[in-house]
Amino acid sequence: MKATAKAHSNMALIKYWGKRDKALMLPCNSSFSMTVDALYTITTVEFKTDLQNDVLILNEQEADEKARLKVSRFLDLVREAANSTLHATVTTKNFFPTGAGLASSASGFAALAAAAAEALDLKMGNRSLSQLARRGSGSACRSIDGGFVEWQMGIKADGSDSYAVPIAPANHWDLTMLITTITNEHKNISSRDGMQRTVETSPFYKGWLESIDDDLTQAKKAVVEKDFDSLGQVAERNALKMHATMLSSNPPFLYWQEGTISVMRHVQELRESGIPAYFTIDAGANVVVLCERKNAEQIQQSLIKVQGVQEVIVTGPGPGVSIL
Ligand code: 2P0
Repeated sequence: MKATAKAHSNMALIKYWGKRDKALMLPCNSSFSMTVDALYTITTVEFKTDLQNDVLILNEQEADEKARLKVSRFLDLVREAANSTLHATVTTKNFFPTGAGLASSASGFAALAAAAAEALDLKMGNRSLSQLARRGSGSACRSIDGGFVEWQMGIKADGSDSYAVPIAPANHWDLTMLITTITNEHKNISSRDGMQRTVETSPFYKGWLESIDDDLTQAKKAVVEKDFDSLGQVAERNALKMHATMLSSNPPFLYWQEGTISVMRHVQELRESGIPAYFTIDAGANVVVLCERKNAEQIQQSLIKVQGVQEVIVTGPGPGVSIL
């Protein structure tokens, strides 16, 4: 009744933005990501007969009630599948650079899903685990597999066809991401609320959805063929398009800060000087710069000097979830 799992975070190349079913966590569009080696979560779940409630220890401290309840609702799904009424102690730790303000819900719920399922002896393959992790946080379903992963949105109302599938393993290509954190990141709207507002109010959202198939096709082909420029171009375009849907929401919102724009301009200048690099931005101020391995160190050195940059974390593709 006890198990420990390790799961890595992922960075989207083609973004997930919007749900068609909030309860089942079903997306309006398919997405595509790289599981990253540098950021991961280790989670231990132990079901016990003497607990009245679930307990959550996050980074060596008892978590607040909101976080505990989120985990507890998630464990309800696992208990239901295993026909169990036992409560659990969940001990989880994020191995992320300190203070970088990076989101951990993807690696967190992927590790929690795998550890909880293992602890209750549910024999789940990656596809079922991906569906389970999705219920905790959408992007978590892409962290069950390593390397390059597509979350297929599915069309069924019950969500049974909405899960992630591996497109290429981690050792297929040493594509490098420079996770560039920006000082004073202050997020005043969560991804969950932001995407919902976009779905409900942005006149550009229809255009976003209509263009996803083309972006996804180009991105997957570029990864399979290791075509760096093609991947970089579509990833950058897709991220800017997602941010355009936020700018056109009512009321509008913007996650960028001055440092975000400085890094975007810097990447443009790198390209103009003949160094291939592209960027993508999630629902926050941080920028992820895509480059080829051979140029990573040089670009890292130049990025760290850009005004507003706090830290530059270099990472390649990482593995899928594992039981320790
Ligand atoms: C992504 N993001 O594809 C996109 C791009 C942010 C921008 O997935 O509500 O934490 O838990 O499903 O997964 C962040 O949203 O949201 C996210 P929920 P999640 O990576």
